[in-house]
Amino acid sequence: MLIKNIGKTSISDDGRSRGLTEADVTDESVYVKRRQVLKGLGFAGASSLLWANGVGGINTANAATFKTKSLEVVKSNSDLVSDTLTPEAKVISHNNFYEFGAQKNEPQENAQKFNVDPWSLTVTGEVEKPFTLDYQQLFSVFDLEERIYRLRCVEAWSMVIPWLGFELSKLIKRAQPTSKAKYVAFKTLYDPEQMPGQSSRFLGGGIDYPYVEGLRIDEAMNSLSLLSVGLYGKTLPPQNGAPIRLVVPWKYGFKSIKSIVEIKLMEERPPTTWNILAPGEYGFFANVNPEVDHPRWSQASERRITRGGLFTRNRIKTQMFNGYGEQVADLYRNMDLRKNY
Ligand SMILES: Nc1nc2c(c(=O)[nH]1)N[C@H]1C(S)=C(S)[C@@H](COP(=O)(O)O)O[C@H]1N2
Ligand SMILES: [Mo]
Repeated sequence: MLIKNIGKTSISDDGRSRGLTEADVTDESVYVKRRQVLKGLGFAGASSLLWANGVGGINTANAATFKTKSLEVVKSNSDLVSDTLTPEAKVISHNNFYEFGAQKNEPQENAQKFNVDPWSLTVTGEVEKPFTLDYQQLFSVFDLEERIYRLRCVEAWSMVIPWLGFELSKLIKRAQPTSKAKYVAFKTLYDPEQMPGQSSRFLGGGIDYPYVEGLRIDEAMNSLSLLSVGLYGKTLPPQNGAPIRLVVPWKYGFKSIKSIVEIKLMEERPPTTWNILAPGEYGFFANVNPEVDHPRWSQASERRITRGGLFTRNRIKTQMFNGYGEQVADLYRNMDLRKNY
């Protein structure tokens, strides 16, 4: 039931995905059918991790390709979502992950040998019960659910992605934060041998690694904040942040830090990578806001990446909080969102 081919991704010479491919069509329709099967089962009684045999969930495009594995979920928000999913082939080939190169095609090209098992995610800082999860525990300690979210990059493109994961709040509660825990800091793996962007200013965009991010504790505890371990029914490809990454859908994409090794509860606001690099352009909050432009471009609209090529008409209006205002506007009710960009 969960067996499917990931499809071959097409990258043209300039690194841009070509238009509609066979893989785009097959991927999405097979995926939708799979979800209908899951719906029929009510998601009940399924094991949370289903290691696939044979070709199941494994990208057979070339032998050096990272192997993803099928995952099972206990529930999904798909009934509540009307946006068209971005085809899987685009989700995994148009990426920002500067550790593997600053061009959109480079993460997929340079990350296929990324070794995610063994992995170690430490939860520490202002907590009563610090703990560490190993690779297998990332998929087994918490029930996995599917969350289809819009992802809005600060560069004014967007996608709709079916993530698999669990609420960040569950992990934080497990660690029992102390009363001093006001912020949550996240850190990406630092491993220049595996991540060529970390040892080359040219590839890595001048970032001072490791990549770090942060949330206020109430933002982190909001039920939309997700720790994702998969997309499109399988474990994350490395270019999307394997084995575990944050997804905060009402904020610009750079807050959704990838390949996390440490989550630290803190009393002080932690430094964050893009804010360090260009504080006038990227704030700590980074809430999607069509009324507050980036100093160098408008944020009023965005290019939605769907099927279709460059000339597809896919310019849409950007929504306040990326359309999640009902769930998150309260977090900012006394704040000036122009100052706190
Ligand atoms: N460690 C790390 N996390 C990162 C980034 C990065 O360069 N390094 N890029 C961010 C940006 S700018 C975006 S838009 C999203 C993109 O996620 P995706 O490639 O899965 O769509 O990842 C975010 N997380
Ligand atoms: Mo981004």
